[in-house]
Amino acid sequence: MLVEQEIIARFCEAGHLVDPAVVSYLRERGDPALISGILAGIQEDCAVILPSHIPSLSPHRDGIRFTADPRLEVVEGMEGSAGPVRQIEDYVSLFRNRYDCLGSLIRKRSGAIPIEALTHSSRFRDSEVTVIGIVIDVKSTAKGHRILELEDPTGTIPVLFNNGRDGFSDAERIVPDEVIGVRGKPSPEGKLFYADQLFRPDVPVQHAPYTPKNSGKVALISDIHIGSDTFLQEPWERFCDWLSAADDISYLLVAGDLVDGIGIYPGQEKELTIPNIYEQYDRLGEMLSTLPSELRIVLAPGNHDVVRGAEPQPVIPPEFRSQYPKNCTFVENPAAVSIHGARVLMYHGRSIDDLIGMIPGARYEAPAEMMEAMLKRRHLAPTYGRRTPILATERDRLLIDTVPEILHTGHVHISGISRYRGVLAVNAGAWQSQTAFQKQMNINPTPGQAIIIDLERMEPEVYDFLS
Ligand code: D5M
Ligand code: FE
Ligand code: ZN
Repeated sequence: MLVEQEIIARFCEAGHLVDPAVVSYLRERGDPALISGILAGIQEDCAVILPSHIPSLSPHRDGIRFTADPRLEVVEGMEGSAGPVRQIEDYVSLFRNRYDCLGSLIRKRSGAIPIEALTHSSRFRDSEVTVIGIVIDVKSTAKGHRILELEDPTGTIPVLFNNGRDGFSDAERIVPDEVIGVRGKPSPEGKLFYADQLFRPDVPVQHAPYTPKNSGKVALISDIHIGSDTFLQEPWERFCDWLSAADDISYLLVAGDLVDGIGIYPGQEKELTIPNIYEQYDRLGEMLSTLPSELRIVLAPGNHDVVRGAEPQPVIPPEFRSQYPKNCTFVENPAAVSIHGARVLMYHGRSIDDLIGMIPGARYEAPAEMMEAMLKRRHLAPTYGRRTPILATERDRLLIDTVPEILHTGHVHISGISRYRGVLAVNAGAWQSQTAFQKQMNINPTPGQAIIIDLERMEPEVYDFLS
């Protein structure tokens, strides 16, 4: 793993400045040997390291990134990167990494001081300052103000957002474990912080998506649920026939819940038409084999799939993949794929359930608003310990580190599209009709849709195969 400062420092020590595009490339690859490779190949008097100085890289420039296979490359979440279940202490690294990465994004826009400078000294007691931390607890006071406990590596402080202030509605949307910056004044004794302003890591306002030329179209779907008695066989077949005839669609991405699985909820066996997990995967493989072999298919797991539920979820293991054609690529959840240089961040979307439960005004009918909430927080699953199981990992794999062109989710079975600061957010719906459980919960799915995106125009189109 490489962090930005480390990369810049390595070049600085050798007497060179470095182009930000090179920094993001190296950070994404995470291989320190690449730095030595670059340093070995350049002239000593080279002032700035440019993308052209990266050896073995084709000059094919994709805006902010570079790709080995310009058509389709798994940039994050390739097979084997999720790692095994680790020790409980690794949660320390996970949250430290989250704080470091997201805190530095906020710090770029606002200088900040450590929390202990407020609690241990009187120097800042009368001044406007900014602190950055992880929200460890947040609640409303009896008078309807918002109070939270903010923690950084040096200490913690209670922070109060007064409901009479501008921007209070943003403070109402603060969720546990997100990283925020607050600007305001400490109380005279340094025991409480009165916040005026809230900063989130967010997508930069000037973010412009990269739109590759002549890249064709990509079909985004999710939640096929093969094996369930509510799987929509006919709409699925209509979609497959249509896709086989659509020669401008070169990619099919599936954001998880490929099959209905077994033992996912009590009494599931009564709702399965294929009660064997191998047969469920085989059936999907057979169906995907009927699609054109030129179509590149990317398959990620979800909470119904056979892998562990804790995120990041590993790829579907080889023993379930014997019936899949060569044009299928299996990735983890989450994963980032680069298609002609446009980055698609795929995430099943389990955290949407959590976010809907915490954010005032959030609704299942508008899942793309929750995707915006992820982008603002630069995190796919900000809150730990609710319905989204998160694994202890050294690096926080659920961070939205590089801003994608497209964020692709599913899980709630209701489609939704939104554009937030140049990022296209697509929740792709499902191929399963309303289940008994969803009926009970009053969740009304919008199944049988595929969302097609022309990458050159970054324009989504919804195709309905239900009738
Ligand atoms: O989830 C489909 C949607 O239904 C998603 O929003 C969660 C909700 N759901 C489904 N089963 C449950 C249970 N048992 N508890 C709470 N919410 C649930 P999917 O992942 O396809 O099952
Ligand atoms: Fe699902
Ligand atoms: Zn799901």
